[in-house]
Amino acid sequence: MTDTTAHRPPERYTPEAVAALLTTAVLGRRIELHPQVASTNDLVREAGIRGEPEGLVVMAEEQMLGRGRLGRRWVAPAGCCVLCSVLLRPRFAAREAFYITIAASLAIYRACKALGGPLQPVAGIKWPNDVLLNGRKVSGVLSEGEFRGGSWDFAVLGFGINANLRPDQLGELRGAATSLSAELGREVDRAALLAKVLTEFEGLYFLLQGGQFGAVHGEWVAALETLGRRVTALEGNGRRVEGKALRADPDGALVVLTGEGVERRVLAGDVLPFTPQNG
Ligand code: BT5
Repeated sequence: MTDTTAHRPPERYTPEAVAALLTTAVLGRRIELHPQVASTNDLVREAGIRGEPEGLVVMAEEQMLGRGRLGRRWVAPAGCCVLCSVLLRPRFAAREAFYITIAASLAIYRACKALGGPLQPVAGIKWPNDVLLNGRKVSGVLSEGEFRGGSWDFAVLGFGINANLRPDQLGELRGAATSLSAELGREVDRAALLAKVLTEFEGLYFLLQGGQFGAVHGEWVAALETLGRRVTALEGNGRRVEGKALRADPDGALVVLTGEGVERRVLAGDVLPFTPQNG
């Protein structure tokens, strides 16, 4: 059998490799790569407090305390994923903070679609922030804001992408999660993937900085797999809302039509497959 990997050059996942592929004006003006960190979001937050200008990108090969939303964990084996945070100094109102998450999900969604491949996995976004490939989570976004009074001091955008992860490395997440390599049947170049995400995100972020929220919202809604489905939405406080996902409002809220014909708005939380409590 021929060894097709023998002549493949080793992957170069370095700040220089990412920078060489970036076509951004602001994002990535400084890029750090750390072998091991607690959380890339923490390093960027410290840089924000120090007054570093926006555009700093912090990459890590391994996170010991990777965070998800609502106190959850992000788990990723070392050396095969994209674990990244970006420092932003938004000019738009703090009440629009949700748009950073929307724009990042869209950027990752676009980058996944651009990878294509023979299997053409179906990419989509699960409300509010999960990027899915063939129905399984390949990426998550966590944006955290620092506010002074009612306005931004800065924002930290963090995202994790399962790039070259074998399915057996997903452990107990296996049923619900996947990786780009598993879906495409080949490894991906993480530097090129990250450069694409950052480039796509900057375009969307500049739209937000210019007040063009509608364009970003429209593309996000079009990519949402959740709409039209029967869902159980779990709010951050644990309250369950069951019914049909009707729409996502401009403030990001998911509107669910319940069995009683009542429209309920879910602002923060998760969507689970529909599991009616009464059969
Ligand atoms: C997220 O939260 O999806 C946001 C994840 C953000 C991670 C990045 S990595 C760089 C930066 N630094 C950090 O510390 N965090 C950010 P949430 O929607 O709450 O989803 C968390 C849930 O996703 C967990 O409870 C698991 O069920 C699942 N999960 C954890 N790790 C996963 C993985 N590698 N792939 C797919 N699903 C995962």
